[in-house]
Amino acid sequence: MLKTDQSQQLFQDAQEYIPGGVNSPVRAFKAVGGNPLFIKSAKGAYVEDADGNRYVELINSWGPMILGHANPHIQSAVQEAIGNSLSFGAPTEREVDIARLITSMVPSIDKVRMVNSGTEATMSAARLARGYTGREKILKFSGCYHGHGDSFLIAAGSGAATMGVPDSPGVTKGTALDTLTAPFNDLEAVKELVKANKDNVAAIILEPVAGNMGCVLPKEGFLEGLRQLCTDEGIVLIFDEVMTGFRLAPGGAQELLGVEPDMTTLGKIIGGGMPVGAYGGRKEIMEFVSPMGPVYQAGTLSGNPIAMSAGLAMLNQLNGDSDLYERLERKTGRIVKGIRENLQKLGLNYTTTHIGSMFCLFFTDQEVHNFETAKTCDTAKFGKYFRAMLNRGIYLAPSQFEALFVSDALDDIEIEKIVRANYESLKEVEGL
Ligand code: HOZ
Repeated sequence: MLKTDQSQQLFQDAQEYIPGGVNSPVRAFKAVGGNPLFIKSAKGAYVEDADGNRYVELINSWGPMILGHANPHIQSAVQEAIGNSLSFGAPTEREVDIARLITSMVPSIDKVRMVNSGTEATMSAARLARGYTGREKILKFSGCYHGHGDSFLIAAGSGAATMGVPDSPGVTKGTALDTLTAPFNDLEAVKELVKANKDNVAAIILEPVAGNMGCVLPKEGFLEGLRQLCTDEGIVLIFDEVMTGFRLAPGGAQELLGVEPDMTTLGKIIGGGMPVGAYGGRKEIMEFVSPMGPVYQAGTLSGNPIAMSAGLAMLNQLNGDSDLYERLERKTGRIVKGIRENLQKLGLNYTTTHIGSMFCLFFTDQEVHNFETAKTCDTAKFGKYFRAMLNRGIYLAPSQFEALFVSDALDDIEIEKIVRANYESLKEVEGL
């Protein structure tokens, strides 16, 4: 058993001053039992907690640390920028550099606006789509999570699903009425909703690969069908690539899967670990944003010089490594293959999903293609598995409804460790 006295003490103190002791709900470990670990430092593929325990980790700050922790290029870019003050609230050269780089890596983006988080990016994108089309409704998919903006806390995934509040109190009835929801991968349901709300749907927003109900892949033809429908109906197609952007390919899921949205929202990797988000898309849509257009959006810390330095260093690293995405795919493939072999050896029929450097082990024997099927998982068993893995030095996302992320810092030793721990943990959980 792990010795976690320091973390326990810190959590006790934290609960006095912070709601639930955490600044983001899933971190509280409520879905898996036990108390959260307080992290002190991280390097490469490992995080170290306040008690000095080290773990191979598959969270990677929920996505951003694709190159592993404390990457020297990103660290030194930040250190260099710090010497010139932390914030100006005025334009800088780095903002031009990063915007140029983003538009070259993601061809569907002609222009991009930097914000401070993925939540801000999706909220702003929805407003822009409404302003641009003059329509009110947004269509989203159950189990997809687009941050905690009011319009998106309807049938939401991630922490909202984990905490059992997919439709959060505090969201007004009016807002809820403006959000339509369909099951992921169900093109016919989308067509029906669009027909029933003819000329009133401003945008369809989705994670092209869902990462907030576990990792759920789009079925063949689903994204293409949405693309066609949006083109035919004058609807803005928004890909929320906060998780998949710069992770599945330099140009994100849209590059890997070959479907271009009208707008894209970004976050996580784009900040290299700093709080950054962005939304971008076709020129004529983006030129509707203030000060060029009438749709208002602003931010004191938008384009913050330290955050831009981290993001720029990260994107330059990704852009300059032609083998990176294949390497990540190989590493993830080895982990998933190992897990599948373990399942077979143990006579278990659980489902795995995998794309690029994202994967998931679902504690269900059903094929998982939407939120309904994801919810067939035995979450109590997942909780036991999570703790069994932790005791073996592997730190997973503390919820069944999150994707796992592989970083390039994982090597043979860590991959073998994960696969071995998976075998022993499954055996323990199943009492085999
Ligand atoms: N909603 C985030 C993952 N999908 C979790 C954020 C966090 O707790 O840091």
